[in-house]
Amino acid sequence: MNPTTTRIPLATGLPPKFVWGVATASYQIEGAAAEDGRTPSIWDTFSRVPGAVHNGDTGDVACDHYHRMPQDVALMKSLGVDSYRFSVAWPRVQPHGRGPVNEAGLGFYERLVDELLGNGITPWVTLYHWDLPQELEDAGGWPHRDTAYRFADYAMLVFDRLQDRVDTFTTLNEPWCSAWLGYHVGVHAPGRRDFDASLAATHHLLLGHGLAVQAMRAAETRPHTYGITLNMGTADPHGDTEADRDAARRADGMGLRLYLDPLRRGEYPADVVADLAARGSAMPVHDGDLEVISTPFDVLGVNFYFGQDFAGTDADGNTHDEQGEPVVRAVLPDTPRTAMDWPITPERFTRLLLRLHRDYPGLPLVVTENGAAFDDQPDETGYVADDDRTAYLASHIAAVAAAREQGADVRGYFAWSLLDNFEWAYGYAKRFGIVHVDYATQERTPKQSALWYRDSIAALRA
Ligand code: IFM
Repeated sequence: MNPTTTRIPLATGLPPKFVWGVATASYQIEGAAAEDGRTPSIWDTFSRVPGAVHNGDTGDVACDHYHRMPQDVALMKSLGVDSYRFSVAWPRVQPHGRGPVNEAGLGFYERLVDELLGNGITPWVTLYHWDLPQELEDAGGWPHRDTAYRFADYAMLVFDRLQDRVDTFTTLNEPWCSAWLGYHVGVHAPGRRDFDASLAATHHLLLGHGLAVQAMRAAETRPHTYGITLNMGTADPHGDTEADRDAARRADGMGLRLYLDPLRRGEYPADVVADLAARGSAMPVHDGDLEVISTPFDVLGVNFYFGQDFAGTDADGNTHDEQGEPVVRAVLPDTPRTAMDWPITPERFTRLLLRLHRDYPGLPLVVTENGAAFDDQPDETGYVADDDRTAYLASHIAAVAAAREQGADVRGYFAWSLLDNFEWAYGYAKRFGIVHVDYATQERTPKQSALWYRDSIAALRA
């Protein structure tokens, strides 16, 4: 078999200067959970709660990237990517969530950056991809206002050391997941179920973002690119009814506008504020917070996986749930699904990018995550002929090209993910990598999708 053979045409329609990358996150790949002074994060704790993570999996070893970093950078180089998006583990760099830097922990990221630069790969730093030091959760976590200030201090420890070699610093990855899944739904760390705590977490995550951008910009010795990454989908009414239109509005309000409006317009959306007030809730805003949150930044990271429809009635036709709250029921569009049961909706990706361009103008966009899990079937050599993932990437890259043609200022695309890795509550059961990882041996084998990505990048540059 020729592993470079693919049945999917190479990606086209994007200019030679477009940035191509791969992305990962610290807890999902690093392992070495107790080495060199790293303390537990909320995910170390949560993954030990019985039933919280599939199969009782943890990030203790993950892809052992902490010990295999040079080989993993060599792998990226072999794929020809321009940039690598990785996150810094706060409990490695500042083990107690406050206080001095842990040199051994920060040293890992210095070596990583040097290795990348030495291989012609541009580092793209995410400061927070969900691994809050457990000590800060014990002190109240993101619902506690002080955590925003702790985050800005931590960001400065990283920035001070890396700003000479790193151009792009993004603050948070997907604060909706941290706040909503972590503090309201409880399926992510720290596993709390408290609606008002999740609102407070949202506000303090955004505040921490603004404080960090202000602090970094004030301390920069040369210009940098600052940003934040949000996970965004599209929310369409399931049917042509008032109830379904209102459900879609609510979903869009809580999922997208609750973040982008304060970041770009300096205010929480009025309809969402009214919805929250109707249930006796409010964002815990102090004077001056929205000025901090709306501090200008340079790039919006867009993580897109799928779009959904929303219905304002439950399966029995009720418009309100047992707590008396309006029903907002996700209905998956009738399309093929990934192994996550997520619908495959590339045309909605184009629509999202155009909507961001229209509603939040003047902000360059970079796709900081896009990809898919499928039930890979490696052959005896570990090679995976993943037509399904290749087709997913091809259709979504085409969706980006279509958005650009219609005016959206999209400047780059990072495939999620370089490696199969710890997929949060799904443990190691879901594989998003374009490179297969045999967790028993830690052997890495590029899948067909990786080779297709490599060949597409090369062709687009030619
Ligand atoms: O694996 C995650 C990542 O950590 C954040 N964005 C979505 C990915 C797939 O679920």
